[in-house]
Amino acid sequence: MMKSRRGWAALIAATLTLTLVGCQKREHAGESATERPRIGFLVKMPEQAWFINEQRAATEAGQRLGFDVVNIGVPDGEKTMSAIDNLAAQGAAGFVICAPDVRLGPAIAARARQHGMKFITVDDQLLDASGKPLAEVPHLGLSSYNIGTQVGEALVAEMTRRGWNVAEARALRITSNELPTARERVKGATDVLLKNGMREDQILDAPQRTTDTEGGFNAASPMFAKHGGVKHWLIYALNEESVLGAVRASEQLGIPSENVIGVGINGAGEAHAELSKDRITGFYGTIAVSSTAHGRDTAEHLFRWIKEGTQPPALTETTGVLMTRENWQQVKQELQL
Ligand code: FCA
Repeated sequence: MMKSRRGWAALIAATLTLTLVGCQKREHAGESATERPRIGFLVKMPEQAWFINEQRAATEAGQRLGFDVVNIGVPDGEKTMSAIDNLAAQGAAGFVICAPDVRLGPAIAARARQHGMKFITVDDQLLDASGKPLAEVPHLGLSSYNIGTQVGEALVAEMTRRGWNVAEARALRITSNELPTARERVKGATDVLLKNGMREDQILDAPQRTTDTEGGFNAASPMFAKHGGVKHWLIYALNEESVLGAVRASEQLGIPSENVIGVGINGAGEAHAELSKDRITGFYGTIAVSSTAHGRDTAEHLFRWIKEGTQPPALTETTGVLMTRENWQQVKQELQL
């Protein structure tokens, strides 16, 4: 009895000590948090592997350099505005953003100005009221047209390797024409196809409503159904998620994978999963870009701007490399994905 009472007392004392230590620790963390700059990292599609990785890299840059990153998903304009307000209320000095609609440019700029916040755009460059890029906002994105030409070159090389007759093949061009980077990427690929013997009327447009797998699937399905007589298909779009959606649609309609060549852009998790499958699918490859560098570098640029007043580069354009079943692990490593 005595022993057990002493046991309880010891336990209570230990718990109290732990609680006190815990409180002290928390207080300490709270103190230092106010000294550390805080930034937001806002992305339009927080569930897409590209953006998940970008936010992870931003968070890691903060851990390394001494700032906190608040990661937020902003799927529409309203959520974007309230995210900026919330960040300001949390004492954030600025944010990096890939907005859900590039036409939100003037609204985002006004809201940032109102709160005295600095911001940088990543991936999708915002437009001003007249539809021109918001040039005064520092931007880091991929070199859209060049990467598009790499898509076109990969499609042509693989079509040649498979010995297809160009005159009989068709290309499914999935479009997101309201997004300038999407337009440029797709144009780069189209120009290469036209230079290599495809006629404009062999390229079939499939406008997508959303720039994800579902958007690609929904855009592609009716096109494959409508053109059932076509044997050989090339597929391209602004990103690999859209191409993967179209490849799934081709499978659902029973088109054999050896008759499909899809090439995407991004090189993120969805592509790794697809390229590591035992089964060879119509998804031939993707132009991989370092989402790690996009997240890390934009966060670091913003941090230095806030902390040291160093103006970020006005425009940074990143490059890509073809990732296929053969080299995806190596490319993944090289791009630090
Ligand atoms: C756009 C696309 C993303 C990614 C990014 C770099 O935002 O929607 O999938 O390609 O550009």
